[in-house]
Order: sequence, then C-alpha cells, then structure tokens
Amino acid sequence: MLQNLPRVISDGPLSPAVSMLLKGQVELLPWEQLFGNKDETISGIYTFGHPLLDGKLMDNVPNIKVISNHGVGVDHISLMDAKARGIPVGNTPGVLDGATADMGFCLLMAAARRLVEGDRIARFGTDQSIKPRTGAFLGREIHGASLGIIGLGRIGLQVARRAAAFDMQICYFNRKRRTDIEASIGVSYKPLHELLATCDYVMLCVPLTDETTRLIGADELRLMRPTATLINIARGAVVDTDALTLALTENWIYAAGLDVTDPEPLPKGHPLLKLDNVVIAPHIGSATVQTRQKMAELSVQNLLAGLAGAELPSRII
Ligand code: 8YV
Repeated sequence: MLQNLPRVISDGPLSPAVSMLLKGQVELLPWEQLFGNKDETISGIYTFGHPLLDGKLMDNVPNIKVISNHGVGVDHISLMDAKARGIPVGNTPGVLDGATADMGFCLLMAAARRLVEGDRIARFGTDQSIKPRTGAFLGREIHGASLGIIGLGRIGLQVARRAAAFDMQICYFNRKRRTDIEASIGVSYKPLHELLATCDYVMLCVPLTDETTRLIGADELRLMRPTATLINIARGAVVDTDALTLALTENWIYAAGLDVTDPEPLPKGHPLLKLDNVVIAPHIGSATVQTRQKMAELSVQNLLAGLAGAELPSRII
C-alpha cells in the first residue's frame, strides 16, 4: 500500500491524460480487485472504458466514497444501486458535446457521400473504377435535406446547430417537448414515427435507458424512407443490430453511420462489416485531443473531490 494515498480501483488501460492527472494522487488498483474478497481499504472507483458496475461489486468495496466516470453516458453503472448505498457518481457532461456532434456530422456526410467506399476505390480500385463515371458513386445531398434528431439534449442541440449551417430542415423527437428552445434553435417537434417516416437523415443522440433500448427495431426501420440514412452516436443498444443489418442488406434504408454498435466491437466476420452502405467508427465520438483532456480533468476532479468528501463538480446522482 502506498503511503497515505487513497486506494482507487479502475479499469484500464487509462489514457495518458488521465494517468498524468492521477499520478501521485491515488494508488491505482486493477478492476479484478473488485471480484475478490471484500476490501475495506478501497476509497473510490474510476471507470474509464464502460466496465459494468452493479451493487454486488459495490458491496465488495463497502467504504468507497465516490464513483467517477470518464464520459457522460453512465448506462454501465447501476445508478440505482449507487444511490441506495449513498455513493455519489460523477460524469463529464458538456465538455464533449461539440466533439460528439462533429462525429455525428462526420458519419452523416461520410455515409451520404460514400466517402469510405470512395477511399477504398481510390486506393485499391482499377484505373477504370477510379475514373468518375456517370451513374457511379452518386451519393445523396446533405444541404437542404431534412434531419430528425432523436434526443434533443446537449449533444442533440449541437447537432442542430451544425445542421442549420447546412440549410437543413430540422425536426426532433424528445421524451419532453422543448417548446422553450424550438424557435431560437429553428427546430420543430415531431412524434417519433412521423419523424422516422419523413426525414432524409435520422440521428440518435439519446442516453441508453430502459426506454431507449432497441428504440429502433425492424418496425421503425421499415417506416424510414429507402433514401434515408440512420446515424447512431448514442449507444449501440438503442438500435436492434439484426434488424439494421437486414434493413441495409435489403435496402429498406439507404445507409447508416455508426459510432457505436451492439455488440461493441462487432465480432470479426459480422454481416454488418461486409456491407458497403454502412460506415462504422470504433466509438470515438469524444476522441479528440482537446475533448479527452477536458474529460480527463473533469473526471479526475470528480474523483478527488469525492475522495476528499467534497461536493463533486459534476455529479449525476
Ligand atoms: C466514452 C462516451 O465514455 O461519454 C460517453 O458517454 O461514450 C465516451 O466519451 C469514453 O470514450 C470512454 O472513456
């Protein structure tokens, strides 16, 4: 045990930004430590890469004062169990909205304009296939098209701001209607099924909850236009993967852009990986140097505040 340093369990590997900030502040112990015998010397838990954390594991470290998460989404942590045990949980909202919305737009544009397919042709195609041909490599227009944002929270709002600059007609579906900001942001509310049936692009920006798990299944995909593109920057489990694979294979919809998948990562040889009309990123919505630095700072501040028994700068419960 390091002299006087609070003992914290974390999943790894941690980013260099986080490691640097934690250096000399805590004694880090591996995640596996949570599965051993009850350990009363542990003061905190730091979650980095979405490890599952429930009440049973929390009970193995009965003296923890805080759980701090590197990220805004906390669907991997049982908040109900933490609350029942009086453990504060910190996360990093706000600092990653811009980067995540940028990634949503990256995926929207890459899928609509077939950028990844084009890159493959440019690198590996024959002279003939590389020449721009009439009727080949036609994508779908982005400017002036309609976008439906599902989940108008912080990230959804940033997506709307980007869409406005592309002259898109923007509508949204949200658990609670946001009449307070509709006019100033330039968005209109539509019930979910109407949004799905009328939009050229549908972007998922909701947190993963019981209500949003498999929100988009076969019925919803069937409602979408054959020319429409689905973008998921939320969590993989918001979409039924088998239904999406079928929808893309049978061209119920035009394309998809995914930063998140279920399972994540997709196993090698998964049918989705064989399709040209889907662009897949490995959950890198917040992965910019600047944003990850801010996430590291806020999550470490949350951890250290909790360990000191102080109020967390960003506490979810
Ligand atoms: C990850 C995210 O948390 O904030 C979120 O909800 O999904 C991401 O930012 C991060 O990549 C894990 O360290």
